[in-house]
Formats: sequence, C-alpha cells, structure tokens
Amino acid sequence: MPAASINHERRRVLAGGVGVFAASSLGAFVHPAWGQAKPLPQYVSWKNAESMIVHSPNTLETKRAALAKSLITAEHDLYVRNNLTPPDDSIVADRDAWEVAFEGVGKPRTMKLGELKAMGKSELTMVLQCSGNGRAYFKHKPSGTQWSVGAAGCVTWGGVPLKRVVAALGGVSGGMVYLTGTGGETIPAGIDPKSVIVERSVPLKVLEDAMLAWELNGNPISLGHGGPLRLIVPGYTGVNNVKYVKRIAFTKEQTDARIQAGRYRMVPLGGKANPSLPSVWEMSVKSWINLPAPDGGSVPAGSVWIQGVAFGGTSAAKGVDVSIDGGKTWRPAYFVGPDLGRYAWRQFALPVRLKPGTYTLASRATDANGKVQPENRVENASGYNNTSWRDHAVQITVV
Ligand SMILES: Nc1nc2c(c(=O)[nH]1)N[C@H]1C(S)=C(S)[C@@H](COP(=O)(O)O)O[C@H]1N2
Ligand SMILES: [Mo]
Repeated sequence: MPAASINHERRRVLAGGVGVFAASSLGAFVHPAWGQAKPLPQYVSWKNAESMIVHSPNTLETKRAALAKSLITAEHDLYVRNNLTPPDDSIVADRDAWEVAFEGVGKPRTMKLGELKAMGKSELTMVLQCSGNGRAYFKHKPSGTQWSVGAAGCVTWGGVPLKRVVAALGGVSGGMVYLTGTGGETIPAGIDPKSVIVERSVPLKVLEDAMLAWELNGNPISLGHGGPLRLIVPGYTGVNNVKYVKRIAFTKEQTDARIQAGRYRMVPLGGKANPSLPSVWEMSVKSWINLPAPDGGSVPAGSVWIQGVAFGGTSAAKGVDVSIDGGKTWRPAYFVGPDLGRYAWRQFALPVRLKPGTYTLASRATDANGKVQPENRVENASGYNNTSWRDHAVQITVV
C-alpha cells in the first residue's frame, strides 16, 4: 500500500464517524439527503464528501461551513482543481524516486526527491486559493468553474526552501527574470503540449519564500494535491503552485505555454488574453464570512456568532471590520487562534445580538500595508481575483 493510502487510512480513523463516508471503498456513495450531489472522483475518494461541492471530477469546492471548522484546512476538506487529468497514482508509489530537473542555474541537473529531503525540511503555512475563486459573483457569467468562496484553504506545507536547493546548484544564472515550474502530467497524444501543459512563470523575487514541498499538513502530499512534489509560491494564486513539479527553470522569458500566455490574464470585458496584459500572480487582501452558514439560511434570534477568514495575499492580514447592515456601518472583529505567518489566513469572530429580521453580513479586511479590501471587484473577462467585500456578503434571516 502506498504511503498516501496509509495516511488517509489513519486520518479516516481519526475523523471517526465523519470519516466513514470518506472511505475509499465508499467514494462513490451519495447519501439520499445530498440529492443530486455528484460522487467524489476516484483519485480523491478519501475526501469528506459532506464538506465538498463536486462541480466536476477536476473541480471540487469546499463548503463555507467546512472552512469554518479550523484555522488549518484539513486535506480531506481542501478544494481540488486540475486543469488536466491527474497523473496515475503510480507516481506516489515510490516518492523518493521522483525526479525534478533544474535549469538556469550554475550547475544544472536532475535531483531525486530523496536528495531534496536530505537537504532539510522547513514548514510554511499559506492560503492556497484558485485565481477564479469568487467567479460566481461576476455578473457577466464568465465561463469556468462557478466558485463562490471555497476554492481556497489554509494549509501547512513541509519541504525544502527552493533558495537552498538553488544555492547548492551554484545559484541562479545571470540575467534570469522568471522562475518557471512545469507540471508532470502526461500530455494526451495528438495534442500540442504547449496548449495544455501546466507550466507557469512567476517573477524571480518569489525565490525568497518559494518551496519544494513533499508534505501537506504533516503527511506526504496526496496525488490530488500534487504529490509527490509540489512547487509552492506563497502569496500567489493557486495556478502558480505547480503540482507534480518535474522541472524548475530560471528563464529570461515567461513560458509560451497557453496557460501562461493565453490564460490567467486580467483581460478587459469583451477582450482576448495576450501576454502584454497583467498575469494573475499575487493575491491581495480579502476576507469573507463562513458562519453563520449557509447563505440565505435562517438563524435563531439572540446571540449570533459571526466568523470568517481574512488574509493579505503577499502581506499579513492586519484587521477586519464586520457589517450587519450591508456595509453601511462597520465594527472591528477580533482574530481568533494563532498567527501562522503572513501568508496564512486569520480566523476572525464577532458575537452580535440580533433581533428577528433580515441582515446582510459583510467583512472587510485590511493588510499590513494598510490596503483595504475593496467594495467592488475588478471586472475582467475570465472572472479572476475577486476580492470584493460586497460580492462576498451573505444574507441571513433571523427568526
Ligand atoms: N501540475 C498542475 N499543477 C496545478 C494545476 C494543474 O492542473 N496541474 N492546477 C492549478 C490550479 S488552477 C490550482 S487552483 C491549484 C489547485 O490546487 P489543489 O488542487 O491542491 O487545491 O493547483 C494548481 N497547480
Ligand atoms: Mo486555479
């Protein structure tokens, strides 16, 4: 049995009653009460079905209430997004044999994961969020997965700082401008690889905190989340965190792969992507409310616990205000739980007393640089980078 299965086995046991529905053998099981819910795809059959919204076999969203469970998102609750069919699980059978090629360094060569592990392990907690999280709120209905808030989670990666590996390989070659990571999926025959390969370039400055990770929340990374090895670019949207990474190249130019040149760009409405438009890279200050959930639900009058998450993207979240009247008035919420570093999110809470009626709950975060989460989203053709507090407000009825 591969290590990943053993770990998931253990977690299912720890999860008790809830875990029973996540057992691999029951992966396709759908409780009648879940109505039309799609079954969990086989490669992530160990997920908590009750936490997930299955949009498609390659796009699974975490429910708001599941995000509220803890500061760190459990792997079995974390959203999944694959642009291509994930590789065969044989790649996680012998993890240490996984190879990654380094180019654009003093001494280019291929290293095995086993060698990387011998260089020492650090941990980094960060928000992983899809570029299209919040797409469901765009009024022009961009094509793509209709994520609301749950294409995001806060997880701890374990691995080696990329900077350390690069130093051991003689440093970055002169004149390089980008770090380019390539995903290890098998490209279907007869398709131009550049049209589908997951290959992303990010500015060289990310080297400061980037990581080659083999652990997620203390366990070997599952296949679904990019095991055996994943490039972590903290503060950058999901797509830049390349799963099954097989090549790390320091390059003068951005890759001409379609996912870089023709997608994940901030394209004006009605326009077409091209490499001169801004790439979807850094995340910025954002927050939303997870409790009371669900959206539009009713809540008993009296004491109501409002809870959510706030993060700054590349800087820390500094504070968050909450409104119960759709943004007319605001009051400061307080952070609950530990500060796990500037790339992590903070859980915030505000207990309020509410009389029967309808309330629009909103949250508005501020980052360490004083940047305030905006009221309105930046309109763009594909529905990326939605940080609007108004879009993320939730309506509740107090009875
Ligand atoms: N190799 C590879 N890396 C990838 C992807 C992919 O399809 N293949 N999807 C990207 C996108 S769009 C997102 S949002 C995140 C999703 O990470 P998760 O599935 O672990 O949540 O992985 C990114 N890295
Ligand atoms: Mo994504």
